[in-house]
Amino acid sequence: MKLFRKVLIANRGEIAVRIIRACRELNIGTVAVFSDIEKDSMHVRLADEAICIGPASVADSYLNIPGILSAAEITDAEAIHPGYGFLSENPQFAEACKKSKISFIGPTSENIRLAGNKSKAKQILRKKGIPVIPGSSGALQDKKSASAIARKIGYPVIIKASAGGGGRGMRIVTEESVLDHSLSAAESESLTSFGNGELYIEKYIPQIRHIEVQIATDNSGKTVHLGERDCSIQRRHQKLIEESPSPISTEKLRKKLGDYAIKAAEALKFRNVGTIEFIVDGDDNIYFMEINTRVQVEHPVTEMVTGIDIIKEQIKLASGLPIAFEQKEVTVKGHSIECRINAEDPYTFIPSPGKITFLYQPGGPGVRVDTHVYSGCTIPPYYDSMIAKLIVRGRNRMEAIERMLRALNEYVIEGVKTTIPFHKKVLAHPDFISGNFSTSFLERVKII
Ligand code: MV4
Repeated sequence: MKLFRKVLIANRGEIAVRIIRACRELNIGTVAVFSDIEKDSMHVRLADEAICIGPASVADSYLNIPGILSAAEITDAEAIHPGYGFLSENPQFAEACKKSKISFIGPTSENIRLAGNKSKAKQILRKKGIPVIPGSSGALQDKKSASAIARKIGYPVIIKASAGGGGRGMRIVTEESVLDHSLSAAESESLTSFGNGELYIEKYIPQIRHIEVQIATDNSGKTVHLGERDCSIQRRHQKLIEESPSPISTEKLRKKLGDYAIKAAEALKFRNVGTIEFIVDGDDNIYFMEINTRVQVEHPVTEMVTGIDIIKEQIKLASGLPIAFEQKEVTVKGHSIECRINAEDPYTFIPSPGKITFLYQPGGPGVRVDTHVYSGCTIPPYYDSMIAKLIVRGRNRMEAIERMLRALNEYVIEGVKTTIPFHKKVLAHPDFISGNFSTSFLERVKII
């Protein structure tokens, strides 16, 4: 097996820069793709080659499958890294790459398709003995059986779209009288959003923590996990702060999560790197939630505590190389926290595109900044508003918190509004410091 000679990065922003860095360390050539308005972007500057793939609108550039495949063919790239978002979880894209004899750096198209069918994935894992939230077995057949299931598990229940995920198309139902209406509304919403009206139903669990496990699998099926990330600090299903290990983690909980994650990856015949999402309730009960078949925004916190470069591993796995270490060699050392810095108003979270007129990035011990921005660059209004990830590592959680606050205070970004003031408040909040929080933290706590 040989590493790829040249990789095309079908993405932009910080993740494109992150992937180019990994390729450079592996001695792999890089091709950036960019839209009309991005010729001065950092990912274009850092790549060996760059090719324009269309206008600013993502439908005509970063989501244009034939356009991206042509760019790979023209530049003679052997593989495509999709990053996150855009085409990263599109099974048709993974399939189209295969047809064009270009390696897709990610799981198989079958993996992506199955993970995209949440009720099916859940049903398979339940049969394998992995704990899942009580509810319908697979997709709902009709309203009558939905009502019988809801009565059996007890209200409140939550209706989810099989094709949904990340909180889209969910509905909490507190009593039987509104179930019928909620099912109809959820079905039509799911049909419009995902072109698929399949639903499933679960017991609604309040006060949860969102804990996910990073996994990696090679082509022989050897799977390792890289510990957990706690992503409970989020607003409207947008994660804002992530950390590893989880503040509630113990050796025992990590072992349990890791064993379930590996079992899930094996049951789903998963390949490459991915994340198994769990929810953990107030009594430390663990339930499988969904599987993400891409590299995630928050992967750096895992890198910081394990010392493993997840993107380099991902590229090596896609080129057919085996996992060159054993589970017992994976150790979690210290504590890492990531704050997502968005170009948004810190009070309203309304996007704030524009020119960065002055930039000073923090540094010093244990500080990492993953970003594509530079002094004088322009944040366009067409894309995600995340402009940087500030990641710190400390010997323990308290040192990581203190270090994060120190780094947030050093950070200077002028010209656009950012969420830095928001993060300073969260990191100084007693409930964050104590680690005693759930996904409803930002609804409960008046941060600003
Ligand atoms: C739930 C739940 C409570 N009970 N399912 C939100 C995103 C999607 N992955 C599933 N989600 C939830 N499913 C049951 N049965 C609460 C959430 C949820 C949540 C989950 C993870 C992270 C943040 C969240 C915020 C609100 C609700």
